[in-house]
Formats: sequence, structure tokens, C-alpha cells
Amino acid sequence: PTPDDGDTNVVLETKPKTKRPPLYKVMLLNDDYTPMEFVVHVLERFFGLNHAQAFEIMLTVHKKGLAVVGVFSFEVAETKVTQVMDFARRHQHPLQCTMEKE
Ligand code: NFA
Repeated sequence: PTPDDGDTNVVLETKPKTKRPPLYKVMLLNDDYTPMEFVVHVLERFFGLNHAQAFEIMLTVHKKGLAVVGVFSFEVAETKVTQVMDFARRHQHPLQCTMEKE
């Protein structure tokens, strides 16, 4: 008798793997103390927004409590959060910046 080679009726399916790396939303949170102009400056400086875009997002955070300011790879998002948190602390403002997987 022929030994079973194990290849009988074996279907090898492969999904086409086109996995994109996960993206992370970087968010700014409202508070009662950080000056509006400081938030606008942060958005211009660390997120490359022009003044009008920065002002608009600042107002959204002010009115809604938070807003997504950008979507990035994990490393870039982490860097933005650290830069904003350090900058806010250096200026003694309680501004909070966080990230969340999309
Ligand atoms: N709410 C702050 C104020 O009235 C402004 C602010 C906007 C703070 C967005 C944090 C984020 N001075």
C-alpha cells in the first residue's frame, strides 16, 4: 500500500495580504485655562496648519470638547503628542493631547 503523503484533498488558500499599518488619530482636548491663541499656535507649529485651519480646529475643540487634529502612523502620532504635551507644560498650560487607534 502507498503511504499517505498527506497531500490528499488539502486546499491551501492564501488571502492576498495587503495589510496597511494601523493609523492613529491625534486629538486635542478642551480645558478652561489654555489661551485660544496658544492652541492656534500649537496647531500651526506642530500640525502644519495655516492660521484659518488652526483657528477653526481650535474653535471646534473649544465648543465640542475635543477634535481630531490629524491621523498618523503610530510613531508620528506619538511624536506629535509628546511635542504638544512638552510645549504646553513648558508654557504652564494644561492643554491635553492624546492619540487613539483609528
Ligand atoms: N477653552 C479655552 C478658553 O476658553 C480655549 C481652548 C481651546 C483650550 C481648545 C484648549 C483647547 N480659553
